[in-house]
Amino acid sequence: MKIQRVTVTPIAFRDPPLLNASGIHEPFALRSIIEIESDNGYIGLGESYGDAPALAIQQQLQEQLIGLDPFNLNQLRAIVQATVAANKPRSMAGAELAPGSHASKAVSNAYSAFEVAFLDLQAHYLKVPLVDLLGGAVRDEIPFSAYLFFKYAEHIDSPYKADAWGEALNEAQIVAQARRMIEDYGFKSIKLKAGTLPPEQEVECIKALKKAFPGYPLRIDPNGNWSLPTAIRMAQLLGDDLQYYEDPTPGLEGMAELHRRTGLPLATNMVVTDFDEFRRSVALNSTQIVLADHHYWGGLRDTQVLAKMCQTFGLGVSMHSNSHLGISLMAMAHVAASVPNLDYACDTHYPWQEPDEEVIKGGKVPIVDGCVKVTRAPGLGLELDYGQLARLHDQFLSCGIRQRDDVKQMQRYKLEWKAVKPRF
Ligand code: GKR
Ligand code: MG
Repeated sequence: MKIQRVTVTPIAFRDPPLLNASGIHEPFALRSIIEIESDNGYIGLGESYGDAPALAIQQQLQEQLIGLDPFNLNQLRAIVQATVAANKPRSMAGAELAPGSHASKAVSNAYSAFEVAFLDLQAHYLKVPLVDLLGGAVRDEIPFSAYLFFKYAEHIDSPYKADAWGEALNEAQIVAQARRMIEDYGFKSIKLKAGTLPPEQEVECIKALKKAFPGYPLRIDPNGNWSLPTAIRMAQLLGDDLQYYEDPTPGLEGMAELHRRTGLPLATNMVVTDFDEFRRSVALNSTQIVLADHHYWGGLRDTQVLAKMCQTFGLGVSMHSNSHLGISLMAMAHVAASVPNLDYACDTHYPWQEPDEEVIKGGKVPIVDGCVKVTRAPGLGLELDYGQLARLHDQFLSCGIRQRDDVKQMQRYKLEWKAVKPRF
């Protein structure tokens, strides 16, 4: 079996005005949709970053993968490495919260984008679910958490009709957002994206969530936007309200000191983002839970390696997300199904995506009782809706965004806004 077609299609979908440590989401999020077709008619799908640097590498790889055996993942990796080395990508502004723009992640990002599609094709050929190629499912229902954001009611200059979630800038609005998300999806744990409002106000929101949803595990994630003294002070206010404290303060040393001073379990998707940082984190005891993300950890199989390393060093594992669609969600679900030591519900931005903006046939993947189900359907269990793919590609062409930049977007609301870390 040989690969005879590789198509990388950049798309853009509507994304709400969600606030974070850098600034605010732009009106459209970018992704790439990858199709690999074999000479005997099997198709594998992948979804990855659609930011310009990531996309440039993916597009260069298209031709080079023609003729490859879709089972040959080592050759895929070698081709990706050579292509990235020849291109010398540079990191762009805003890369911290947008791993698709991070030069040091170029090989793992691009390899992952295609590895998922190769594995999907292999699994279709073998008529097994993708998880079977990862050693089989240890669970078939993957728990996700309600991922809350402070947000504005609509984007500046109203590029399209406001989303149905409304504004969320105080405790009552955050509790209402959580209630709606839990009613709609049945989530059993809650994460609050923080680093946006004054820290005491964000802590008050956690207190309000605790009162409104007793017994629900709670997490707060200021994306490293709190100085060490602020993070210690907020830890004292939070007491034992948290399941874990996610990236409160920047740097491996900062996190290690915070853990020493508070004893709280710290989770990260910022200070441990590759195996070298993993090694340094273990030496310093910077973090107790690693949030994996196959998109930048080098694919589904390297995510399994990461989970094994976490088990070896006594660390917990959960999963990070960025704005994404259903192919990414199902890839996350399949690898999560294969990881015995997945200790916490995974993150997902999926509820924030509009139902009419999905590229897979049948519309959005259901999340029921807070879980995504991995079925016995072959591969990821998905097929593309080509009408939707064309429409979202047109939206990419017309939206004018080529690289996520939450700082620049916030400057449209607040002229004086700057990229400062930590801000509080
Ligand atoms: O979507 O604004 C966002 C998040 O802040 C995202 O960029 C982060 O990478 O979800 C992520 C996180 O957990 O840090
Ligand atoms: Mg995080």
